[in-house]
Amino acid sequence: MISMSGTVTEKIINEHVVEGEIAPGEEVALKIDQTLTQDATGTMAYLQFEAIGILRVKTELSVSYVDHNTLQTDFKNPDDHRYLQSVAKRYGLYFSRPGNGICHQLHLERFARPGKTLIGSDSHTPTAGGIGSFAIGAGGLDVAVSMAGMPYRIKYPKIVGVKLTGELPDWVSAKDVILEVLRRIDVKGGVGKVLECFGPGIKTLSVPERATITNMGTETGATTSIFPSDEVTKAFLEAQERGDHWVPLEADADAEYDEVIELNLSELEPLAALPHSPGKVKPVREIAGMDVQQVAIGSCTNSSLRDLKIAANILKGHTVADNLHLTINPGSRQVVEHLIESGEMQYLVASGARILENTCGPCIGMGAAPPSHAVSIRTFNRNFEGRSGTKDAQMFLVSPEVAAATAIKGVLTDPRDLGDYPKIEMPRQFIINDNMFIRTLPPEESAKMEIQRGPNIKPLPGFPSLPDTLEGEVLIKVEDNITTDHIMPAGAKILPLRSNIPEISRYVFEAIDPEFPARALEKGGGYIIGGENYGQGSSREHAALAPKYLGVKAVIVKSFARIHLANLINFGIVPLTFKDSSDYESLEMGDKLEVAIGKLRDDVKLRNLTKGNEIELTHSLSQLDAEILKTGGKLPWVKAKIGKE
Ligand code: MIC
Ligand code: SF4
Repeated sequence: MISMSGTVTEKIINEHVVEGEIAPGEEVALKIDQTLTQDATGTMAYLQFEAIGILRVKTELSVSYVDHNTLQTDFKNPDDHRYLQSVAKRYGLYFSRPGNGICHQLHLERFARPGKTLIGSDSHTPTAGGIGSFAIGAGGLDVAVSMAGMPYRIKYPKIVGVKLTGELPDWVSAKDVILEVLRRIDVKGGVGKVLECFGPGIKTLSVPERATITNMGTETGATTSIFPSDEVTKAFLEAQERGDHWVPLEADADAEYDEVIELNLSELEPLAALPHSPGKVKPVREIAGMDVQQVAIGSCTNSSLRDLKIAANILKGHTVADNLHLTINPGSRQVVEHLIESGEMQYLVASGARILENTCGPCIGMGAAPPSHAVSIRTFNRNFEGRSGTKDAQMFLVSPEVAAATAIKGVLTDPRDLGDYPKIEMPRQFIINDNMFIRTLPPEESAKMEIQRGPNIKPLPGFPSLPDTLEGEVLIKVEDNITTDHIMPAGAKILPLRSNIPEISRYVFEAIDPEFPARALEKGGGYIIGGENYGQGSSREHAALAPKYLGVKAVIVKSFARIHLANLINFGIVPLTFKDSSDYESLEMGDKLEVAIGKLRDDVKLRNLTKGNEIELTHSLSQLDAEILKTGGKLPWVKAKIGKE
């Protein structure tokens, strides 16, 4: 039992801290117990892990999942899968074969443990917070470094208590809880914070419902989100035949939160996030009635057995409206096996729903793009412009209840209009079938395994150490809330290039300014200027690595999103912020700038050679970050450090 006093967050951090001062804003290094990767970030993470030169992962458990890209339109994608499988065998990881399910759903079902730390090369890793794991999304290189046994550094977060009281009414579900949190604190209200749920309402929520909330806590910018581990957690783990993984873990009665958000579940109603931000939330009833061309159920937010059972029972006996398509991506094979066993799969199939693979699918633009100007109603967690694969589509994020009701009515529907809420029965025992996981091999055997690489898997580019003065032009100037989907898009065309940096870099800022890559190369690199919350969204390190490859030297913005900031440091791009954010206005594309970064200990000055003025810049870099940056990035730094050990 974890015994130290305080909040759940404090207890886990205190148990895992290996360096640093325990005070908000200070950097602490945490021992990492588990890691996860998915295929789209995994190939790069393992190329980096190989480059570090460790013989076997040093964590308690590391799992490599394949769930993002399984289209296999040509050799590139299956080559990546083969590479990932061979790496898992070679270095002592579990491997989850394509089709097994979405990494976060699978990890919750089979591996996540209360009280443990987990980092994953995917921003929705906090899904495991639903079971009481301290689970953080990070760039692939940070995951590689953790697999090599080094601690992971975070800024000690502020701990926000989300006090849940009451009980969800019929037709309202966990998605509405997190949408309400987003309505209140928006897409950067969680930056530098952990959202920790507590209060009498939590016992009314099952582990997968809790995981829906912690999953989408990511959209607030939070470091992670977490629930306690209680009797509900115990029952879930027992039903997964993992009762021995349970430990009790609750905040003490006198635990103090830095802030408290009070939320009465009984007062919630069905909500929707409007285009193009998860933080633009309104009650469904205010926008109900609009024509809809696509409904998509699935993603790591809402693809659990509970969610698909609800959808199946709403769709039972109905036909999907003829003005729209309904796609369903179950979260895992366990979910599918249950739906088949209970007969509920038949309700989905009979309704005309298109049952897709157990993968991320349309959530990351892997097929099922909506038609032009379409309204797409999704149970997903992100609705950034263009993410669906159709630039002018309007995406709304809702609960499975709203999605299923809309699918049968053909217009956006408040599900309360349907009458009686279906009663669903959850199994006491889950069907356990781990045959799509390939287990770790013992060291003697794994040492003999060969890594299999395809021609699209290109060597990692290397970067030199940074000079004391950065010179170059403003290559692009962008607005607030630029997402990593803007910087380095995903989708069916671009995802297969994740292990080929020279190729993928040709798509940087594709939707905003397709000339950017050519211009950056022609000018010999330069600067990106941005607004607030630059780099929100995914953990993809390609959003730093590809700009670095094109010569980007520094990104100067009003504020950064957490994971992207770390990725910039990892790849030797200097992240700077305006001391006075109104200085953003004075910079223009083409301005020639000079920034003396020195040792990056203090604030720095930017000289605008074109305009003949100076601007004060600042940064949040620790001494270690500065050292890593100056070395040219984390990989050379880690190699040097491990070499010395
Ligand atoms: C996403 O939801 O944006 C992704 C795709 O899962 C990313 C990871 C990636 O880009 O590979 C994430 O959330 O980190
Ligand atoms: Fe996959 Fe979508 Fe979840 Fe990202 S948000 S892990 S793309 S399901």
